[in-house]
Amino acid sequence: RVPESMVAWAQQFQDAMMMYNCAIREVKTKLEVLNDELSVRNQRNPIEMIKYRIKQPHSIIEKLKRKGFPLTLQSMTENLDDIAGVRVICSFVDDIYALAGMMMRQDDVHVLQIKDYIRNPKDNGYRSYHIIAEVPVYFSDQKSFIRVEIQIRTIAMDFWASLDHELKYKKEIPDAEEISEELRACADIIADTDEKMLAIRRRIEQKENER
Ligand code: 0O2
Repeated sequence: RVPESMVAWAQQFQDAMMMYNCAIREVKTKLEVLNDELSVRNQRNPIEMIKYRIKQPHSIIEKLKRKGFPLTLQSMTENLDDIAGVRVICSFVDDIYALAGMMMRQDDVHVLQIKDYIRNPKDNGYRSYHIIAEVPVYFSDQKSFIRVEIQIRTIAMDFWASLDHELKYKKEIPDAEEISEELRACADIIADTDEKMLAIRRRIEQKENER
């Protein structure tokens, strides 16, 4: 027989995951509304794609252990920012800052932290703009503010991060260090290309406006 305490714990965990899923939906809707409005106004979509995920239980446990936090539900909700994750992929860097600003100015979005890894890339070359925020979700008998991590990045930054993520989970590769170096160099090339692509888009827009 499964102990009752364990059944209760499983129920609470399931409830928590349901709430994180609902928060993802709220954030996704906010982003889709902004994308719709901006695409009508500017004749192009600032958002290429929205991805989202709930952190898997084994990743939650691994992160709590790695950071030295207790393995409890309370500790999970208090200490982990990215159980609910929404990833927004844009074509251009200026779209990232425009969208981030619009999200953060919404008065029901409680911003807890900003991590601008575009202006301040990580040592390995990682670039992305992270907003850690709490958004309200209305349930049958209560309103809860649920934490979500919103990662906003360009297509190129996302391409880079996917490959880097693969390397992170394949630590046994013998020449991992050399690959890291090459990835680091690619990150700089990508940042340079993102900058150039934005400059080209702006030139095209300027020419359009002059016509
Ligand atoms: P996953 O598999 O995406 O869920 P940390 O202690 O550095 O792991 P912290 O303190 O929560 O994480 O904050 P940070 O560094 O802003 O990282 C949060 C998330 O950003 C990570 O979640 C990744 O999704 C992404 N990220 C941060 N740094 C890197 C990086 O160097 N490479 C890649 N590919 N992604 C990164 P998780 O839990 O690490 O992973």
